[in-house]
Amino acid sequence: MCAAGEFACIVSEQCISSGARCNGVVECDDGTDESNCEGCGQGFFHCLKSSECVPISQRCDGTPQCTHGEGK
Ligand SMILES: [Ca+2]
Repeated sequence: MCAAGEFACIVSEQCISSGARCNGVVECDDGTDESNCEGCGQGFFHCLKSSECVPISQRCDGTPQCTHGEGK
């Protein structure tokens, strides 16, 4: 069980800060803190087709970051 305000990693059963969920960085060994996110964490751009998250700073820099090129 995790404390209030913590997110429980689904498979690896770790507890991480809820603020670390969907922040674009994998904290759970199983990666579930970055799964099933509504879009991406702050400062990240959500690739619409591939569901990847790329840093906003890399968006529109002339290099497609998303697999399908949505981020350019
Ligand atoms: Ca995270």
